[in-house]
Amino acid sequence: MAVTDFDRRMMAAAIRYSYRHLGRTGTNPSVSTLIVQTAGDVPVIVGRGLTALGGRPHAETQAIAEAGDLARGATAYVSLEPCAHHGSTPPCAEGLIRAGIARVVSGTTDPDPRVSGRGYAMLRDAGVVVEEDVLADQARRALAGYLTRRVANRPHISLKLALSRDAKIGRRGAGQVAITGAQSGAMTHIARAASDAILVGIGTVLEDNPSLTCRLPGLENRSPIRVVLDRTLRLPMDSALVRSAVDVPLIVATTTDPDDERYRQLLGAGCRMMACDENAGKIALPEMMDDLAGQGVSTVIVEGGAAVASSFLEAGLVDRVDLYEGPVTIGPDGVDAPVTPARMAKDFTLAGTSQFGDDLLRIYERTG
Ligand code: AOF
Ligand code: ZN
Repeated sequence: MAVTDFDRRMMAAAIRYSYRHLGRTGTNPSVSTLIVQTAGDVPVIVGRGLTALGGRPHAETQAIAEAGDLARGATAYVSLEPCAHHGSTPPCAEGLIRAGIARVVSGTTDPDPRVSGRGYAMLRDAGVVVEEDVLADQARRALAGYLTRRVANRPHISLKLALSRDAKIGRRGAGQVAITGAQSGAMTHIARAASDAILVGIGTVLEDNPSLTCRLPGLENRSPIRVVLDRTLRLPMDSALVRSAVDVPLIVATTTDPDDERYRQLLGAGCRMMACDENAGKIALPEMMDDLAGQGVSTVIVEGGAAVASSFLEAGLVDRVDLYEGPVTIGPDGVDAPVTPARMAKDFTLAGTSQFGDDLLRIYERTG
C-alpha cells in the first residue's frame, strides 16, 4: 500500500502535536503517536500519545491505552521509529503489535543503536505494514535536538540575530537597542521555552544585563538553562543573571582557576561553574558543546553578541539561523552583523520566512 495524501496529513498533525512537549522530555525525544481507525469511510483518531514529561512513558504506550480495542486493524502515525529495546519500559514496537495495529507510518528512523532499523524489523516480522520516512524533513526538524545529540554528540545549535535594515545588531555602549517589535519578542520567548539552553558571551551581559528567561505569561517556569561564556570571570555579582541563578540555572563557562576568589563567589551565588579548555585565547567551543551534550542539553540558542556568533559560525557549529530584520536604521556607528542574508547563502539554505508585525524572520538551515 502506497503512502497517501491522507497519510501525509496525519503525519503533519502528529509532528505538530509532538512540539507540545519539546524541551520537556529530558534526554528523550518528544515523540508523538496518532492512532487512526477507519469506521466505514470515516477515519477517526482513536488514540493520541506524546512522550510524557520527563521522557517516560513513551508516546505509543499512551496512544495504545487510549485507543483500547479500537487499535485493532488501525494505522499508527509515529513521528519517530518505535523503540525495540527493553529499557525502563517494554519495546513500543511490541506494544503496537500486541494491540493489533495493522500499519505503522513513521516520520524518521531512530539513530539510537538499540533501535535503529530494529523497530521497523520487529513490526514487519509480525506482519505489520511499515511506511518509513513520511514527511521526514519535518519530522527531523521537530526532533533536531535529539538527532544532533545522538549523531554528532553535541546539542543542536540555533543562532538568533536581530538585524536593522542596514545590517547592524546594535550600537556599542548603548545597551539594548530595540530593533524588532513585540511579536518578534514573543516568538523569541516561545523559542526559549522550547530550548534546553540559551547562550551569550560576557560582552552581551556587560552591555545589556539580560535575564535570558522566558517571560511569557504562563510559561515563566519554562526558562532554559542560561549559559554565559566568561573566560576571565567578568560576570558582575549584581547582574540579572547572577541574581536569578538560584531560581533559573546559570552555567558560567570559564577557563579561570577554581581557586580564584570570583570563581568561589559565583559558585556561592548558585552559579554552576563549567571548566573549559582554551584555544587561541578563547573558550574551545567544540569541547564545551560535547560537555553540554553530556549533561543532557540537546538544544542551544546562541543569542549574542557578534563575536560569539562569529566564533560559532567559524567553528562550523551552527545548525540553524533565525535572522530577524526590523524596520529601523542604526547608522554607521552601529555594530556590524556577523551575517547578512547574502552571506548566509554559502553554507545555509533558506528554510522559511515569516512576518511578525513590521519584522521579517528568515530561517536558515545548514546545507547537508
Ligand atoms: C519511542 N517512543 O515516545 C520515545 C522514544 O530510556 P528509555 O528506555 O526511555 O529509552 C530512550 C530511547 O527511547 C531514546 O534514546 C529513543 O531511542 C527512544 N525514544 N521511543 O518508541 C517515544 N521518546
Ligand atoms: Zn518506546
